[in-house]
Amino acid sequence: MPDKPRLKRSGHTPKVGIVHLGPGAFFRGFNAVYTDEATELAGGDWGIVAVSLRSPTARDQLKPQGNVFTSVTLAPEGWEPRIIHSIAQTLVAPEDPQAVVAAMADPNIKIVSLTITEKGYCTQPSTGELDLEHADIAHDLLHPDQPKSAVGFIVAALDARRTAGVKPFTVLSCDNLPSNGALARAIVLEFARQRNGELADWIARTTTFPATMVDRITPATTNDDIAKLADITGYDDQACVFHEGFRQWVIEDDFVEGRPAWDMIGAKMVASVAAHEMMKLRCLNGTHSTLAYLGYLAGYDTIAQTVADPDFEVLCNTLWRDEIIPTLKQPDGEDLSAYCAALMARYKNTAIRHRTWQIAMDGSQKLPQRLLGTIADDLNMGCDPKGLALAVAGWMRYVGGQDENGGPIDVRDPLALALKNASEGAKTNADKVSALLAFHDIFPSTLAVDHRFCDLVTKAYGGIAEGGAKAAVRALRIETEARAKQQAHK
Ligand code: CS2
Repeated sequence: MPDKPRLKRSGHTPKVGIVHLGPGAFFRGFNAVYTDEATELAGGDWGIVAVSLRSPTARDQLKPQGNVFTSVTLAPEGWEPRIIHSIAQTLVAPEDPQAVVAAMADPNIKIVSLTITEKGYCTQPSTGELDLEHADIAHDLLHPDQPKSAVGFIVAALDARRTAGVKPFTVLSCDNLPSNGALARAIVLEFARQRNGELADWIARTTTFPATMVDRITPATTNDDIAKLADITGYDDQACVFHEGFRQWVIEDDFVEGRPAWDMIGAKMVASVAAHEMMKLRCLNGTHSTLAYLGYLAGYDTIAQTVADPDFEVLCNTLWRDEIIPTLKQPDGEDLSAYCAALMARYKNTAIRHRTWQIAMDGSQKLPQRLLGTIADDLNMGCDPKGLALAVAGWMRYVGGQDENGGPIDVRDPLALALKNASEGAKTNADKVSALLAFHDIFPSTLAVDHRFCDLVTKAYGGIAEGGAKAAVRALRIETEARAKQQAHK
């Protein structure tokens, strides 16, 4: 713990207008910063009630310092700290679920925004449908006044507002999921319908669920970061966050009762974010996951270290050029090749220590939208997605739970145990691949039985198992370059 006085709020606490579920590093380095800047410029009562759905960590970090914190931009010229004042209050849902429902039912609240990660939606990842057998969903349907899940809280609060004759709030998903607005709407309506058809109809008629594309690389804060910041600023900030300078927010402008002037500080308001969302999920998150699994297996700790290996840099560039960009529609105002070139520069930023292990988390929830949709599109277009198949094979090795030196991997994933058991229970490489492809929660049935896909993944898996991930990435580079040479000679 740094030997410095704790950061404290100076000045007033903003009046609330937003409840945010999921107050982790990304929210603090992105949503909270945008709202802080927007209200500084254009005013408005948009203070945020930040709600943890699980652990008290964020509250314990923020509350003792009056809910202010430092957002540090890791710029090439050095650190640029800014104190963020937009969080008005912090709550921990499991400690008092009814206090959270009451906060969300407050007529002053106009927006409920979410960064709850993929698994927070309690869907079946391969279909995006609400999983009614999920333990939290089953619980919340039985005990609607004591919810645990995000959807349970949203529906409980909307129910309270309807009963009290209060307008609903806008539900604003800021997670890396395709059509995150439509997805949030579908699960909220499905959950509400299970409780009360009239409530579901009222929500469908009155509430909006704009989709968003969010982007800023924000690694988890370490104790070392906290100590270094204390040395520079002279205060101890346990809630600080560190992120790149780049940020992009594209939002469908469909709000029930207004929003902060996010557009005045760079957010792009559009009629549909679909093309932007697909670009970001496939180009950024798709290669992030690829680098995370293969990079981790190759012994690299961070993304910057992984792309410093020329074979991994080539892998990324090849994925974008041959397997990802051909599946995309170019969004208005973007140039896909330039977007990817800029991404590589962002990955190479050594000031950002974004751990491969962190990005590798929750692969079962991430693979469908990051890799599998692109793979399906490639196969439909008659292209062999060799690089993406290598990424899937890397994930399969990773969830097997053993690194290339025989040491254990700390796999964090809701399906970790089942995946490990499936992998360990199979003898040959081909059997291991089949056992993992049989996870229908992850692999859509058409893809799981596609022979071209199965063959590519099995071959890639065998390559990693034999010579390691680094050699497999190199081998793919040699093969791709030889093919390109041959084609040039034709
Ligand atoms: C990352 C993302 O952790 C992950 O899975 O791919 O959090 C990524 O850093 C953000 O989407 C960047 O905007």
